[in-house]
Amino acid sequence: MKNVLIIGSTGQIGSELTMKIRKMFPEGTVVAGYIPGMEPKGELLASGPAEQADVRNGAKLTEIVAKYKIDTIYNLAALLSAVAERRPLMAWDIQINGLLNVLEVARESGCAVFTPSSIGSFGPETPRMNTPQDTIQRPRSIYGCTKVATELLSDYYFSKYGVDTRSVRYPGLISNVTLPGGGTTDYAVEIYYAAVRGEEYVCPIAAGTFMDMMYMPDALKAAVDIMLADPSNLKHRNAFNITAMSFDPEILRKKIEEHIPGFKMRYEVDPVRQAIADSWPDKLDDSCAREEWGWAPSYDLEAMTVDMIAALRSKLDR
Ligand code: AKB
Repeated sequence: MKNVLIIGSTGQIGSELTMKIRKMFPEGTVVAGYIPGMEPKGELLASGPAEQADVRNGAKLTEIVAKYKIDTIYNLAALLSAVAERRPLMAWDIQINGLLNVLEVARESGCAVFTPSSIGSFGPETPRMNTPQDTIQRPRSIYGCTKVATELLSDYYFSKYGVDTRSVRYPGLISNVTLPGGGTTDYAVEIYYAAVRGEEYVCPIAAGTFMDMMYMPDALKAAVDIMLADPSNLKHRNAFNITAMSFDPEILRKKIEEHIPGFKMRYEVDPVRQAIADSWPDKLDDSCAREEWGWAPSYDLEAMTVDMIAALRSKLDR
């Protein structure tokens, strides 16, 4: 990994991944790809090149890959699950037609490709507890349909053309830098902002709804480590189950209350997000990722909560 294109560099994962890779590989070029209205700012803009890179414009991707001699593409463009339900055709266009553009550029130019999958690739018939790496998926959301197709297309380009595609199934990601945009797991980020601001949090997901979650530093580590893994150890490619913790809103509320006494939360369940959450696993089995490329998270719920609260107190001046 030397010259890297990050498509979606200003999104929740991209904004931090771009900076991490720039710091890790200072001798290379890391291009921050963005779409109009989501231009990079501040350190992200100042620390390296930026190019308009709409995943739906294959010709532009080809031009950027040639200009910077790109060898690795992180394709992070996506509509998250709740937003995708409102705009299914747009979700398909970005997640699948866009992916095909990326895979074609990669095939022609010899790039490796990381396109994240998600716990959203599973569905109601999937085993909920210790969800195996290889199991029934059959998601019901359009987001899940695009994620399963992403996994299959990425594997297809590897087996048919030898494109070095690798990926993980991300759980809900919690970060103190960039907010997620319209996911089912967003509550687990918003709750920290409300708690640090001293506000009551109105939770859209019902008590008792367990989902896998992960702190952003671990998600970034996974994105880098899998692309650096020795390919001869990989029995799977697209995409590895990874997780760091599993909790429901009550467990999270109680954990935050240990650090911010008096924190209050009530429920106003959003039927769209709840239906999606109910169709997702409670807890993944990530043993294949551990065995094949050494995956191990560093943050559990306590460590993440301490770090989130400290970071948000400083960010929000509280
Ligand atoms: C979402 O909730 O849509 C995402 C995801 C789990 O893929 N955070």
